Amino acid sequence: MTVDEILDAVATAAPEIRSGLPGRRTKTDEQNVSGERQLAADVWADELLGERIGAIDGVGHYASEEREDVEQVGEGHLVAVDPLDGSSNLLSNNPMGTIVGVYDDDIPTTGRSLVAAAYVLYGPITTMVVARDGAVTEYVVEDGKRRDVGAVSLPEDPTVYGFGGRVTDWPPAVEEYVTEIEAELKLRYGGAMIADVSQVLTYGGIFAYPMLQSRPSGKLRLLFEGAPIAFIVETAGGSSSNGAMSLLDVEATSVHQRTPVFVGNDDLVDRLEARV
Ligand code: AHM
Ligand code: MG
Repeated sequence: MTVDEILDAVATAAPEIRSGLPGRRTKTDEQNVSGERQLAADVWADELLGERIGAIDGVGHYASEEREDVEQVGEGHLVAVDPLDGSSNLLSNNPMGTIVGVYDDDIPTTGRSLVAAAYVLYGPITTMVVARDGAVTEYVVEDGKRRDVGAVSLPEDPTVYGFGGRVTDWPPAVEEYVTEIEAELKLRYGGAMIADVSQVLTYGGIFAYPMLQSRPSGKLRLLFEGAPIAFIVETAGGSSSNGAMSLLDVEATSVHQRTPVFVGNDDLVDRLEARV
């Protein structure tokens, strides 16, 4: 089945991506469509994943945070990829991820048309977390193969939070909320959404990259980051929001559009949504 083949292709590519990182920490002269300077690793991981995923029967389109245009590669699912999430962490040798959303509709669309979403976390070990058919599963990736290490569900007693953006650039309501939850939770923020969301899935809590005063739509991209992560967190028993509604209900009008992202335990997301 196509979805299995896509997930297997990502697992196969993960150790290759990882082993190619050491020589690709340099900045290129190119910017991606979101105006960010690309690293050699961003470009290379995108090419590798585009080639592998594009060759799978049943994949219709390949879309990437690193490419302006959606590419038609056949007929069937649209696969949206953030090849190296948090790639600035490559310079400081901190964790990074790869995010994959499998949509059964062409984009722009809503997260409701996701049939599966997954991320790879390049941490001390390489893991892959997959949401599909109403369940979230964690795998350890070894020799390009996925080994099931158990179901993922959000712990009920949350302990961590991580928020992106400069505090002085947050709307006052976000700052007030963070002051409130600081009494309940420990700060864990590492500059790669995937690594920070993995903390939330492991310990319970909330991750947000909120709207900023200088950038009302925040930083993260809806179809490559917000919706796939919302699909994973909601399937694991949590909530997501853009400040007004579930990230899965936000209707995209352009491929690279940005969105505020809040994901985590229901109560924590609801309280933030109520304030902003
Ligand atoms: P990227 O996919 O271009 O690397 O950007 C997304 C990353 C997220 O992983 C992370 O949450 C955020 O950008 C970090 O931004 P900042 O450096 O502003 O904290
Ligand atoms: Mg990213």
